Amino acid sequence: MKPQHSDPTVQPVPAAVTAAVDAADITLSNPKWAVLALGANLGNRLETLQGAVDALEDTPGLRVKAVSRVYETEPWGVEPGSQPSYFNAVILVKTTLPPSSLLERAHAVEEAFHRVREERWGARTIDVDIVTYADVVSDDPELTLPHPRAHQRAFVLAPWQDVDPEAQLPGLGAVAELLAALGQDGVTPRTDLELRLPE
Ligand code: PH2
Ligand code: MG
Ligand code: MG
Repeated sequence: MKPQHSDPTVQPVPAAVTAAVDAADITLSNPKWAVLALGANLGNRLETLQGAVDALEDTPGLRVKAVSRVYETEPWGVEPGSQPSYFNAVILVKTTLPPSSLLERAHAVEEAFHRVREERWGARTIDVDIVTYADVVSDDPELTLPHPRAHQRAFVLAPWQDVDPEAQLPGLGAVAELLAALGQDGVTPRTDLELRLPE
């Protein structure tokens, strides 16, 4: 914004008003932070990741606040060479949706990108996982929080560290320390690519 002091008819916006407008960014009360991990290894991976970010932003009661770099990653948990490499990213969202509704929305976004659920850890157009929701710890089989394998996966921890260097995995410690212990083999930032933060 241009400085407005030279025009005496334009009053500067009081700081309190700016703060109130920022707060109203989430219109419903008591929003929570959540960390979502995105992964794609079929089709146009970058386009699909961006489409998922945009679809999540279009969710009432959800705002995407930060997007990580894009990482190209070796498929984890399958025979080496048996699947194309993944693009992975992490986003921070602020939401008034409860965890169950956030999960429904994540599944709806996966379906919108024609995800087919076949074998476990099969190749997929898009996977949207909830890594953490506030500091909720839950062993609900429908939605285990934090994500039970996040601490073993550099393809989650590395992009998470990008958007929140101080992040903690509830019950397991600092993301930076978990990532340092794990190493980052096969998890490479694609500095030639970028996801857009929705306006
Ligand atoms: N997701 C999986 C299984 N294996 N490997 C990589 N590199 N990235 C993923 O997102 C991923 C995976 C199951 O969700
Ligand atoms: Mg997953
Ligand atoms: Mg999943």
